[in-house]
Amino acid sequence: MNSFIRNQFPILHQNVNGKPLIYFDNAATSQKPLAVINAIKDYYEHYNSNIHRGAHHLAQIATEKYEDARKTIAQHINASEQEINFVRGTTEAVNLVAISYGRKFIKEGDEIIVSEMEHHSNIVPWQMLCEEKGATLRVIPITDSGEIIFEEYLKLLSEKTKIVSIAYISNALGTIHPVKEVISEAHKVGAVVFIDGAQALPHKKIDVKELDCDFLGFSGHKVFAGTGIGILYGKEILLEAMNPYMGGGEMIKTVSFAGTTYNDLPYKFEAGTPHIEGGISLGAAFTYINELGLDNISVYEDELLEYGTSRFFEVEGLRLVGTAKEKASVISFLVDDIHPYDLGVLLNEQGIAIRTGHHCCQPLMDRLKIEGTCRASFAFYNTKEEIDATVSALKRAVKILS
Ligand code: C6P
Repeated sequence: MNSFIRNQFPILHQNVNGKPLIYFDNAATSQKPLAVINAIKDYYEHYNSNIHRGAHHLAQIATEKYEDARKTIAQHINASEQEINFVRGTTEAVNLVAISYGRKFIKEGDEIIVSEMEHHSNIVPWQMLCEEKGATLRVIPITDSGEIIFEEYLKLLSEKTKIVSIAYISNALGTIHPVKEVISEAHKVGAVVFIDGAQALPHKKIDVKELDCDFLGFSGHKVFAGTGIGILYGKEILLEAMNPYMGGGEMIKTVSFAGTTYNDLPYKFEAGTPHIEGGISLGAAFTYINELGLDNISVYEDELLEYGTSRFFEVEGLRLVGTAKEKASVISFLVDDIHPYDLGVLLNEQGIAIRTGHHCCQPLMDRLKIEGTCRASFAFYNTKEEIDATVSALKRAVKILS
């Protein structure tokens, strides 16, 4: 890996517990390049101000940069700016659709479909909606290798299906789902589709028009931008039809005690002072990734996945959890009956950051009859040398724990 790229990520150049940091927890949150750090710094050093309100110089610059970021993000996923709603992250994107779309359009007897391997944030908001409306949540079963069983999905679809919500890429196993096919089948029965893009945007170029998804949610912090910012994309016609999510400033046109009129898209869904520097950081992150090229990123990460998978197998007793044919750069694994947390602690002692546990996917863990896994997730700034060091550290840890 080009040392130029690693030099763009200052956090990577430190020791943890006396060893060079190896950061393999990118699916939880990614590290930030200087382009993003400097964009945030620049905002606070030069033009910190509220947006869409003040006529003064700083407010004008802040507004311009924030709206430029929206434009960059819209272009990145081939949407219009009206369809790009700034939210806090994927979790808020799902909740917004469940509340603003679901409360208006879901009724008793309707059905919502998710898969068995969704993140809790793509299960619980739908459960809450179903409870409120008397609707039913249906679940697409998965194979032991961690792929959805497509024929079972087809059997679940009916005229009762109103929403299908599925991750593009599983955070726990790395499976890449056939979302284009999922979407086109859902549309045949008139359902709308929410794509949880949290794990996809850092690895894949997404074109919402080509996919034809109705909604897409993702988190800035996983895509090299700041925390507390994310995007809900929605088709304009659907966003127009939905009720606002929160009431307050910015989302209104006029307010009187006789009644309030709502603002145009996208401001209708952006009540209150937004996360200004977060939005700007997300624009900077996409500009940065596009300079590197998502195709290049994807090829390099596939190489890391292939190399990592074969090298991890050298650890005695290691088994992969999730062996789908189409996978992103995530390796979930267990070693004999060693508790994942114990392995995580020993790797941390060697400066290696992985995630252990259920990865906010308890139903998936129940399906696989495990409590959790160890998960190493790679980004384009990781290296094969880091994988080598991790394999050695794993062998040492397993020896201690066996
Ligand atoms: N997954 C992980 O370590 P938020 O917290 O809103 O930014 O993202 C939630 C979320 C939704 N869907 C998927 C597929 C995700 O991976 C996540 C976040 C992190 O896997 C933290 S649990």
